[in-house]
Amino acid sequence: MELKKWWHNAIGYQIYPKSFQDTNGDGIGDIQGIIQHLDDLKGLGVNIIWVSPINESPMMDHGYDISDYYKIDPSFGSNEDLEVLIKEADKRGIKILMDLVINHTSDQHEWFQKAIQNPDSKYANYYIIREGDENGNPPNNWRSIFGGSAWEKIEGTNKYYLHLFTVGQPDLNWENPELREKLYEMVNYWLDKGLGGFRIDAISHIKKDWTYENLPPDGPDGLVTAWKYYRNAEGIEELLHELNESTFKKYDSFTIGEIDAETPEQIEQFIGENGCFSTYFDFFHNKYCIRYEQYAKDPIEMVEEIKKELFARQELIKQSDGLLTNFLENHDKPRAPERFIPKKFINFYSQSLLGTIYFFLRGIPVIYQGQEIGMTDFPKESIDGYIDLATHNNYKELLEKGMSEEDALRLINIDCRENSRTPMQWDDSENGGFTDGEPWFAVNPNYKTLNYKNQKEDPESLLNYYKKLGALRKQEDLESTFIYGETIQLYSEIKGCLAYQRRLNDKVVTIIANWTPNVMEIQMDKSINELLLNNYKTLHVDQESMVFQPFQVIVFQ
Ligand code: TEU
Ligand code: CA
Repeated sequence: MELKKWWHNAIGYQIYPKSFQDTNGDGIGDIQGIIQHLDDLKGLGVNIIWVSPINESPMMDHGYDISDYYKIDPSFGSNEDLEVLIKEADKRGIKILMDLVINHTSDQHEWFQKAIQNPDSKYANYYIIREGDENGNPPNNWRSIFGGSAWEKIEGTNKYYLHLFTVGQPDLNWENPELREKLYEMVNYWLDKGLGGFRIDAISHIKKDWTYENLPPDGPDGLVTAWKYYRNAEGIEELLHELNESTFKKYDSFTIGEIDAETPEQIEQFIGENGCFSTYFDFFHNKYCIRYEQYAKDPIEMVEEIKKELFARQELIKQSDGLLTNFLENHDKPRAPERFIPKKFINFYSQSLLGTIYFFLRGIPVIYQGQEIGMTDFPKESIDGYIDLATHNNYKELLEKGMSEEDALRLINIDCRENSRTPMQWDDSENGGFTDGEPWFAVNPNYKTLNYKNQKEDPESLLNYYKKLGALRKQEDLESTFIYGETIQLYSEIKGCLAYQRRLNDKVVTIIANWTPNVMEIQMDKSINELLLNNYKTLHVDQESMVFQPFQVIVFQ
């Protein structure tokens, strides 16, 4: 098939390397571990792998705080290991994406160390450093995205540096052309190694709007989350375009921005013909969780809201030639079944339903490690079970708001991003086959039954269902329909029914899902020529209607 861009037929897979596969017994996943599983991933139909950060880092935010952009962190392996990974992946038709973390560095980065040692050096201008006010307070009352003030005092001065994330992640000053040049050089260094491209971290935050004073606080801490001033702030497009022109574009690389667009103009800027990224994540479902009170009461109402937003996005994107990247899970969210399915109904049927409904949408599907075997959350009995700083900050904030420890922990357990970071469950041996040593983070004890090996051997498993998803998405006579076809919603009025068609010329593929625990009858005006996928063994169809079992989903043409 003729692809308009080489990456249009991508099926992506995200690896959180720390938790993927340890090969040297230090309890930390590594690059060799990724190499070991390349054939497994190829078997899923994957041809793009995004690896979360592996550069040298003090790991305050598990690698999202980079101290040396040119070096692989020794806990993950060596620079040579990465080159081997790229080559081995290439042999299998797979391209590797690194995670590009350039909104901030680690506070251990040489630039930052020089900046705070000598505030008059040019490195001070690599970061965002401002005088505190006359009383020694921070320059303004912005809140960090990860909690607490966004400013940290530089010892022995009345100067503060800005950190939108943890204190260990000082924001870079993108207004400084010299700094930008340094970053572009580094990006090109990696692209020269044969990388497919990057997933670009927190890129919506690189531009800051400084036309503010203190803003009205939005919490008891007197601080304010000032999205408007540090997310997609006015003028960001210029920076993004320069970045693209100086790097990605020259290599025809594939980039996924961690950015969000709401208007057709923004979409055009970000992923249009001359856009600065290849694609960006569709985060529309971030706010939904069946375990939040407002949805727990009426799960089907949540499905209805999701339907509305999902198809609005598909509609919006239709006007551009662009493709969004569709996903259910990543390393910043609890596991998808926990978020979208009432606990007692989490099983093969509901999990395969979730996989199916996003896989055939217009856009690039990305699978997060463990999603393909249906890994679940592992709630903790104490806040000490969590490592993540942002999580601990959230917990503190909940207590400050007057919540009891018990309630706060309950909320953290249902929302914590570390839920998706438990080690990959490969088999039923100790620690799920993730490591021979002491794992850096506790393995979910359900690995004894829920693991990759069991599912590999079971033709009816979720893993094997995901393989079918991959194979169908790439089926020769349908691939262009899945990539370029338009999306048309069906049965929008039936509560809990999520259905759509993908249509290109005379090819029409239909996906119908019963996203409820009830039997659902649908009046049929479509005829099934060929059933392509069904997560049940049977399908009840008669002349006028189709009867769907709980969480049944089918794909047909
Ligand atoms: O996440 C960015 C982030 O936290 C998002 O909430 C973002 O701020 C939001 O979409 C608003 O635009 C990335 C990584 O995925 C995360 O793991 C890191 O901790 C973070 O950046 C800092 O590097
Ligand atoms: Ca290791």
